[in-house]
Amino acid sequence: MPVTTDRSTGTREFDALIIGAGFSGLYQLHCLRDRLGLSAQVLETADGVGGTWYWNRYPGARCDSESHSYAYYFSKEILEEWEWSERYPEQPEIMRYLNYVADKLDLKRDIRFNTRVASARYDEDANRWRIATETGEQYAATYLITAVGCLSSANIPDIPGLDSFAGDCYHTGQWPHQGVDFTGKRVGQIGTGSTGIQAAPVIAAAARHLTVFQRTPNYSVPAHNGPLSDDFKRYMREHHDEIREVMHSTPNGHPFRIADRNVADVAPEERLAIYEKAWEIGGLRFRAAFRDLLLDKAANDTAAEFLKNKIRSVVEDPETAEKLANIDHPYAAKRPPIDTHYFETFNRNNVSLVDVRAAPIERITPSGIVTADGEYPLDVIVFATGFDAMTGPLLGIDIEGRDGMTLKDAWSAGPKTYLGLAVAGFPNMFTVTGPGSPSVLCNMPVAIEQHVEWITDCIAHMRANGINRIEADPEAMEKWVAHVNDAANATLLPSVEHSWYLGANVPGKPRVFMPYAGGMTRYRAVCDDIAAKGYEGFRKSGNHQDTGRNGSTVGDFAPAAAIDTPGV
Ligand code: FAD
Ligand code: N01
Repeated sequence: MPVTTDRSTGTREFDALIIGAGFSGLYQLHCLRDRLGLSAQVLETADGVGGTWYWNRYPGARCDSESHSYAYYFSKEILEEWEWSERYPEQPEIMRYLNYVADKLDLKRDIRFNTRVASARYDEDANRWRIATETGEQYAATYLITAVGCLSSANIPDIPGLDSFAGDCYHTGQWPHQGVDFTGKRVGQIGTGSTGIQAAPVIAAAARHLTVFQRTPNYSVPAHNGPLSDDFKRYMREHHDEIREVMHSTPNGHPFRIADRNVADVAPEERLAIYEKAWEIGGLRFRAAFRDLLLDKAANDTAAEFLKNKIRSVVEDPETAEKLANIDHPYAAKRPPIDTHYFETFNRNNVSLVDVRAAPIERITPSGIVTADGEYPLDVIVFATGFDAMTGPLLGIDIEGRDGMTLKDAWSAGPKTYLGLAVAGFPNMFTVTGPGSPSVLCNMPVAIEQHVEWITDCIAHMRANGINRIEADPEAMEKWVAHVNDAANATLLPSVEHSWYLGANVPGKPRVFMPYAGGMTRYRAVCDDIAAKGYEGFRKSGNHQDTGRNGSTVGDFAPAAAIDTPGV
């Protein structure tokens, strides 16, 4: 319910507006409405909750965080009531889960669906954010929280002739709810990231023929998905606290620890045995085999070689195997996919692989895709081409802060934030999993719960202390940006030129390493420390008796050398 509706303008007035009804927006609404007692409204483009899981309904879509960790941990009751069925839940099961949470907490009554936010403008005199939707509805609130997701802005490459294609085209992140029938169809799939690697085996099983257009070959480790045993379900029910403790004390928020050993600590035969065991366990746990895989190229080379040999041993046609194994980046320096029979799919006689780095896509015609090697006739094109990650959804809204400064201008050379949570010049605006936060390098529900709780505590602090306005100090923000760069540069992550972490997948996007690679544990400690010091590095104004220090008094966050095991 709005606090009031301004009769002359029709503006609906709230304490807080939240954009997005995925994992982040749902929990943010619960915290602000039910814990702080604020009037809060979520605005959401989709006609239901779920975010990522509402949009990504492509064949094979499932989580690659393990189910017992891909969940909210703030409510014991929710943890006890919900039971996952598989090691990696499928998209419909995650949608059921998020709907269950939204219903249990009675959230939907305060979510306005089918409502895309087009603009948000900070009105300095009134100290209010004024929001307009695509259809012209007006809202206003003191606090604006963007929970728009890191991976919610589909990236469809601008290939000449795309509009002329006579068949059907789909982006995996905008998949039709009624599904797609591939029976008897010649399907072309562009993209071999986490999505393409999940989708290809399932599409191949249904289609007449699948042609995979691969630009960058990729590693993948078998997920070894399957139903959860009764024993494991009991373990999950009885050990929530221990599982949470592990997730909160590892850099990447997953429910397993990264081994405390370096590759060079073990002899080559033992190393191989460790990799074999990690391969058998499967999933993202492979990455936990050694501590220094993302710190030391020579260490990483051993994992890379092991994984490339696995590809060669699975794929029967040597030429196809070499195209798949011709990987030019360190393992896990791009988001490491996990799969169910991805490489095996290339042994099917209805599947072929096209190397579009060797022979680039030139254009799309009414009947197919043309590369430098000729035309591939197709009935359907699937774009598994990823997202304009992290900045795309935020810059998709026309956001204007203090003194007419737009977010587009503020970020023209790449995003800058303080902690990934706030931007100088944009008072009382909080960005859940914004650029500069660990977010995509972490098991995201862990990061999301931390961000949402930190924002909630910050707003509670403001209200308790008569602070009307809080804004990141520019100098503190610059220090954080420098720290984010240092953290990334201490790892192999920025060495990959064709990584969406750097924005390289979107033509013209500034090349800036966006997520915080210093690990979730360190990040949480920094955020807690800043809050404990009265929100150090923020400018506060109002009638407050605040004891915290205003402005850019923040110290150095951590020397680059101290960044041990990064997220992922
Ligand atoms: P989202 O779920 O993206 O929700 C954002 C919402 O904001 C969307 O519903 C969108 O419609 C809405 N929105 C955006 N802009 C506007 C606007 N202008 N107006 C109104 N509404 C707007 N993470 C993991 O940790 N583990 C995984 O295994 C994993 N698997 C993934 C699989 C896929 C296919 C993808 C794409 C991502 C995956 N992720 C995974 C990352 C995933 O995005 C997060 O785990 C999490 O779901 C993000 O939740 P969110 O609420 O922050 O954002
Ligand atoms: O997208 P991607 P995604 N011509 O950007 C290629 C999360 N996620 O949707 O690498 C030809 O990774 C592109 O090639 P290149 C996870 O965080 C999680 O797969 O840029 N090819 C690449 O191969 C993930 O990282 C899960 O050279 C083009 C592919 O398309 C993130 O979402 C599942 C091209 C895009 O890969 C994004 O994953 C799915 C062009 N013009 C997603 N443009 C799970 O956890 C792009 N490509 C299970």
